[in-house]
Amino acid sequence: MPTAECRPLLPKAPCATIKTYLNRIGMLLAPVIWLVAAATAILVAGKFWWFPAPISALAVEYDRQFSLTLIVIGGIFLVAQAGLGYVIFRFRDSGRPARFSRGDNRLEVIWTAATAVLFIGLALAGETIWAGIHMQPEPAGALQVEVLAKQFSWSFRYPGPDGKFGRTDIKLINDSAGNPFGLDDKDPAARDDIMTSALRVPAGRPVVLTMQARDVIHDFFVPELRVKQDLVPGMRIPFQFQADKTGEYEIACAELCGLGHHQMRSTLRVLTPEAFRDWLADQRGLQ
Ligand SMILES: [Cu+2]
Repeated sequence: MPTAECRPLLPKAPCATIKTYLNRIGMLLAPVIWLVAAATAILVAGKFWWFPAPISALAVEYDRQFSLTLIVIGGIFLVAQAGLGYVIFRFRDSGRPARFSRGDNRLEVIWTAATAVLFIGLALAGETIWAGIHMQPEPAGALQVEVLAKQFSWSFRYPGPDGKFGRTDIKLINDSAGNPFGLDDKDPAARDDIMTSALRVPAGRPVVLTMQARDVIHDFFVPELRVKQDLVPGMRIPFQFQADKTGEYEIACAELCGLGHHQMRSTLRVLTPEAFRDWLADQRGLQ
Protein backbone atom coordinates (compact mmCIF):
# COMPACT_ATOMS: atom_id res chain seq x y z
CA MET A 1 0.00 0.00 0.00
CA PRO A 2 1.61 3.31 -1.03
CA THR A 3 2.18 5.75 1.79
CA ALA A 4 3.16 9.42 1.82
CA GLU A 5 6.72 8.32 2.59
CA CYS A 6 7.00 5.49 0.07
CA ARG A 7 5.27 5.94 -3.26
CA PRO A 8 6.25 4.17 -6.51
CA LEU A 9 6.19 6.61 -9.48
CA LEU A 10 5.01 3.84 -11.83
CA PRO A 11 2.82 0.83 -11.07
CA LYS A 12 4.95 -2.10 -9.87
CA ALA A 13 8.04 0.12 -9.65
CA PRO A 14 10.20 -0.34 -6.55
CA CYS A 15 9.10 1.61 -3.58
CA ALA A 16 10.90 4.93 -3.27
CA THR A 17 10.21 8.28 -1.74
CA ILE A 18 9.76 11.35 -3.94
CA LYS A 19 12.84 12.71 -2.20
CA THR A 20 14.92 9.75 -3.42
CA TYR A 21 13.78 10.27 -7.00
CA LEU A 22 14.58 13.98 -6.87
CA ASN A 23 17.94 13.14 -5.38
CA ARG A 24 18.75 10.74 -8.24
CA ILE A 25 17.62 13.24 -10.91
CA GLY A 26 19.72 15.91 -9.21
CA MET A 27 22.77 13.64 -9.62
CA LEU A 28 22.38 14.06 -13.40
CA LEU A 29 23.67 17.60 -13.03
CA ALA A 30 27.20 16.26 -12.47
CA PRO A 31 27.60 14.41 -15.80
CA VAL A 32 25.87 17.34 -17.58
CA ILE A 33 28.45 19.74 -16.15
CA TRP A 34 31.31 17.43 -17.18
CA LEU A 35 29.90 17.00 -20.69
CA VAL A 36 29.41 20.76 -21.22
CA ALA A 37 32.95 21.45 -19.93
CA ALA A 38 34.44 18.75 -22.18
CA ALA A 39 32.50 19.97 -25.25
CA THR A 40 33.63 23.56 -24.58
CA ALA A 41 37.27 22.44 -24.26
CA ILE A 42 37.10 20.42 -27.51
CA LEU A 43 35.51 23.30 -29.45
CA VAL A 44 38.12 25.79 -28.25
CA ALA A 45 41.15 23.48 -28.53
CA GLY A 46 40.06 22.28 -31.99
CA LYS A 47 39.87 25.92 -33.23
CA PHE A 48 36.96 25.04 -35.54
CA TRP A 49 35.73 28.67 -35.66
CA TRP A 50 38.82 30.70 -35.13
CA PHE A 51 40.48 33.99 -36.01
CA PRO A 52 41.60 34.58 -39.59
CA ALA A 53 45.35 34.13 -40.23
CA PRO A 54 47.43 37.01 -38.79
CA ILE A 55 49.11 39.42 -41.23
CA SER A 56 51.46 41.33 -38.94
CA ALA A 57 54.15 40.57 -36.35
CA LEU A 58 51.96 42.22 -33.73
CA ALA A 59 49.02 39.96 -34.62
CA VAL A 60 51.27 36.89 -34.21
CA GLU A 61 52.36 38.18 -30.81
CA TYR A 62 48.73 38.87 -29.90
CA ASP A 63 47.76 35.28 -30.81
CA ARG A 64 50.60 33.91 -28.68
CA GLN A 65 49.43 35.91 -25.65
CA PHE A 66 45.80 34.96 -26.31
CA SER A 67 46.67 31.24 -26.47
CA LEU A 68 48.66 31.48 -23.24
CA THR A 69 45.71 33.13 -21.47
CA LEU A 70 43.33 30.55 -22.89
CA ILE A 71 45.49 27.60 -21.79
CA VAL A 72 45.91 28.92 -18.23
CA ILE A 73 42.27 29.99 -17.76
CA GLY A 74 40.91 26.97 -19.69
CA GLY A 75 42.91 24.56 -17.48
CA ILE A 76 41.52 26.18 -14.33
CA PHE A 77 38.00 26.10 -15.82
CA LEU A 78 38.26 22.34 -16.49
CA VAL A 79 39.60 21.55 -13.01
CA ALA A 80 36.85 23.69 -11.41
CA GLN A 81 34.07 22.00 -13.44
CA ALA A 82 35.44 18.52 -12.68
CA GLY A 83 35.52 19.46 -8.96
CA LEU A 84 31.98 20.84 -9.10
CA GLY A 85 30.65 17.56 -10.54
CA TYR A 86 32.55 15.59 -7.89
CA VAL A 87 31.11 17.71 -5.08
CA ILE A 88 27.56 17.10 -6.39
CA PHE A 89 28.14 13.32 -6.10
CA ARG A 90 30.18 13.31 -2.92
CA PHE A 91 27.89 15.52 -0.88
CA ARG A 92 24.51 14.33 -2.15
CA ASP A 93 21.69 13.94 0.32
CA SER A 94 22.17 10.57 2.01
CA GLY A 95 19.73 11.12 4.83
CA ARG A 96 22.34 12.20 7.34
CA PRO A 97 22.00 15.63 8.98
CA ALA A 98 24.01 18.35 7.23
CA ARG A 99 27.14 19.59 8.98
CA PHE A 100 27.60 23.31 9.39
CA SER A 101 30.93 24.63 8.13
CA ARG A 102 32.49 28.03 8.72
CA GLY A 103 34.90 27.60 5.79
CA ASP A 104 38.63 28.05 5.94
CA ASN A 105 39.98 31.60 6.05
CA ARG A 106 43.52 30.50 5.20
CA LEU A 107 42.34 28.75 2.03
CA GLU A 108 40.18 31.76 1.11
CA VAL A 109 43.21 34.06 1.36
CA ILE A 110 45.41 31.66 -0.65
CA TRP A 111 43.08 31.25 -3.62
CA THR A 112 42.05 34.91 -3.68
CA ALA A 113 45.74 35.92 -3.73
CA ALA A 114 46.55 33.27 -6.37
CA THR A 115 43.69 34.53 -8.58
CA ALA A 116 44.83 38.14 -8.19
CA VAL A 117 48.45 37.25 -9.09
CA LEU A 118 47.28 35.25 -12.11
CA PHE A 119 44.97 37.94 -13.49
CA ILE A 120 47.35 40.84 -12.86
CA GLY A 121 50.24 38.78 -14.33
CA LEU A 122 48.33 37.97 -17.51
CA ALA A 123 47.13 41.58 -17.82
CA LEU A 124 50.72 42.89 -17.48
CA ALA A 125 52.00 40.37 -20.04
CA GLY A 126 49.28 41.52 -22.49
CA GLU A 127 50.01 45.17 -21.73
CA THR A 128 53.30 45.06 -23.65
CA ILE A 129 51.39 44.17 -26.82
CA TRP A 130 48.90 47.00 -26.25
CA ALA A 131 51.81 49.38 -25.60
CA GLY A 132 53.41 48.19 -28.87
CA ILE A 133 50.59 49.97 -30.70
CA HIS A 134 49.77 52.92 -28.51
CA MET A 135 52.91 53.93 -26.63
CA GLN A 136 55.61 53.64 -29.30
CA PRO A 137 57.07 56.71 -30.97
CA GLU A 138 56.09 57.15 -34.59
CA PRO A 139 58.37 54.92 -36.71
CA ALA A 140 60.68 56.69 -39.14
CA GLY A 141 59.61 56.53 -42.78
CA ALA A 142 56.02 55.63 -41.93
CA LEU A 143 53.31 56.15 -44.50
CA GLN A 144 50.90 58.82 -43.27
CA VAL A 145 47.20 58.40 -44.01
CA GLU A 146 44.20 60.27 -42.62
CA VAL A 147 41.07 58.28 -41.87
CA LEU A 148 37.63 59.83 -41.70
CA ALA A 149 34.66 57.84 -40.42
CA LYS A 150 31.10 58.99 -40.77
CA GLN A 151 27.68 57.36 -40.83
CA PHE A 152 28.16 55.01 -42.68
CA SER A 153 31.36 55.04 -44.70
CA TRP A 154 35.12 55.34 -44.50
CA SER A 155 37.33 57.81 -46.37
CA PHE A 156 41.12 57.89 -46.57
CA ARG A 157 43.44 60.75 -47.50
CA TYR A 158 47.07 60.54 -48.61
CA PRO A 159 49.33 63.57 -48.92
CA GLY A 160 50.25 64.24 -52.55
CA PRO A 161 53.77 64.42 -53.99
CA ASP A 162 54.53 67.41 -51.73
CA GLY A 163 54.21 65.05 -48.71
CA LYS A 164 51.90 67.53 -46.94
CA PHE A 165 48.26 67.27 -46.07
CA GLY A 166 46.43 70.32 -47.37
CA ARG A 167 44.16 72.57 -45.35
CA THR A 168 40.60 71.47 -44.69
CA ASP A 169 37.57 73.46 -43.71
CA ILE A 170 34.41 72.07 -42.20
CA LYS A 171 32.33 74.45 -44.36
CA LEU A 172 33.75 72.87 -47.52
CA ILE A 173 32.66 69.32 -46.66
CA ASN A 174 30.60 68.05 -49.56
CA ASP A 175 30.04 64.32 -49.82
CA SER A 176 28.13 64.44 -53.10
CA ALA A 177 30.99 66.38 -54.71
CA GLY A 178 33.52 63.81 -53.43
CA ASN A 179 35.00 66.06 -50.75
CA PRO A 180 34.27 64.32 -47.42
CA PHE A 181 37.32 65.92 -45.72
CA GLY A 182 36.40 69.47 -46.77
CA LEU A 183 39.64 70.02 -48.70
CA ASP A 184 40.35 73.66 -49.45
CA ASP A 185 41.31 73.99 -53.11
CA LYS A 186 42.82 77.39 -52.48
CA ASP A 187 45.62 75.79 -50.49
CA PRO A 188 48.31 74.54 -52.93
CA ALA A 189 49.17 71.69 -50.51
CA ALA A 190 45.56 70.46 -50.72
CA ARG A 191 45.38 70.24 -54.50
CA ASP A 192 47.51 67.10 -54.78
CA ASP A 193 45.97 65.22 -51.81
CA ILE A 194 44.56 61.83 -52.75
CA MET A 195 41.19 60.72 -51.36
CA THR A 196 39.99 57.13 -51.59
CA SER A 197 37.30 54.89 -50.17
CA ALA A 198 39.63 51.89 -49.69
CA LEU A 199 42.87 51.87 -47.68
CA ARG A 200 45.91 50.82 -49.69
CA VAL A 201 49.23 50.31 -47.97
CA PRO A 202 52.55 48.72 -48.93
CA ALA A 203 53.51 45.47 -47.20
CA GLY A 204 56.39 45.64 -44.74
CA ARG A 205 56.23 49.41 -44.18
CA PRO A 206 54.91 51.06 -41.02
CA VAL A 207 51.72 53.05 -41.47
CA VAL A 208 50.46 55.82 -39.21
CA LEU A 209 46.76 56.51 -39.45
CA THR A 210 45.34 59.74 -38.06
CA MET A 211 41.76 58.98 -37.27
CA GLN A 212 38.80 61.28 -36.91
CA ALA A 213 35.04 60.87 -36.82
CA ARG A 214 32.53 63.37 -38.16
CA ASP A 215 29.37 62.46 -36.28
CA VAL A 216 29.39 59.69 -33.68
CA ILE A 217 31.95 57.23 -32.31
CA HIS A 218 33.07 54.62 -34.85
CA ASP A 219 35.68 51.90 -34.52
CA PHE A 220 38.38 50.85 -36.99
CA PHE A 221 38.69 47.06 -36.90
CA VAL A 222 40.77 44.76 -39.10
CA PRO A 223 40.53 41.22 -37.67
CA GLU A 224 43.70 40.03 -39.48
CA LEU A 225 45.69 42.80 -37.76
CA ARG A 226 44.06 42.01 -34.38
CA VAL A 227 43.57 45.72 -33.79
CA LYS A 228 40.65 47.94 -32.97
CA GLN A 229 40.64 51.67 -32.44
CA ASP A 230 37.78 54.01 -31.64
CA LEU A 231 37.36 57.17 -33.70
CA VAL A 232 35.92 59.94 -31.55
CA PRO A 233 34.36 63.16 -32.85
CA GLY A 234 36.55 66.16 -32.01
CA MET A 235 39.72 64.08 -31.59
CA ARG A 236 42.57 63.23 -33.95
CA ILE A 237 43.79 59.81 -32.86
CA PRO A 238 47.10 58.45 -34.19
CA PHE A 239 47.26 54.73 -34.72
CA GLN A 240 50.11 52.69 -36.16
CA PHE A 241 50.41 49.26 -37.70
CA GLN A 242 52.49 47.33 -40.19
CA ALA A 243 50.97 44.65 -42.43
CA ASP A 244 53.44 42.11 -43.81
CA LYS A 245 51.23 39.92 -45.97
CA THR A 246 49.73 41.16 -49.23
CA GLY A 247 46.02 40.62 -49.80
CA GLU A 248 42.58 42.13 -49.28
CA TYR A 249 41.08 42.38 -45.82
CA GLU A 250 37.85 43.80 -44.50
CA ILE A 251 37.80 47.00 -42.47
CA ALA A 252 34.69 46.85 -40.32
CA CYS A 253 33.19 49.44 -38.03
CA ALA A 254 33.13 47.73 -34.64
CA GLU A 255 31.03 50.35 -32.84
CA LEU A 256 27.26 50.30 -33.14
CA CYS A 257 26.99 53.71 -34.79
CA GLY A 258 23.44 53.88 -36.12
CA LEU A 259 20.90 52.14 -38.33
CA GLY A 260 23.35 51.62 -41.22
CA HIS A 261 26.17 50.34 -38.97
CA HIS A 262 26.07 46.88 -40.58
CA GLN A 263 27.02 48.31 -43.98
CA MET A 264 29.86 50.52 -42.73
CA ARG A 265 32.80 48.65 -44.17
CA SER A 266 35.77 49.20 -46.41
CA THR A 267 38.78 47.26 -47.65
CA LEU A 268 42.40 47.19 -46.58
CA ARG A 269 44.52 46.36 -49.62
CA VAL A 270 48.04 45.37 -48.70
CA LEU A 271 50.10 45.69 -51.89
CA THR A 272 53.70 44.89 -52.72
CA PRO A 273 55.86 48.04 -52.40
CA GLU A 274 56.15 48.18 -56.24
CA ALA A 275 52.39 47.84 -56.78
CA PHE A 276 51.78 50.52 -54.14
CA ARG A 277 54.23 52.86 -55.83
CA ASP A 278 52.50 52.30 -59.19
CA TRP A 279 49.07 52.89 -57.67
CA LEU A 280 50.27 56.11 -56.03
CA ALA A 281 51.80 57.29 -59.33
CA ASP A 282 48.48 56.57 -61.11
CA GLN A 283 46.55 58.57 -58.53
CA ARG A 284 48.94 61.47 -58.92
CA GLY A 285 48.42 61.32 -62.67
CA LEU A 286 44.68 61.72 -62.10
CA GLN A 287 45.06 64.87 -59.98
CU1 LIG B 1 30.48 53.15 -37.61
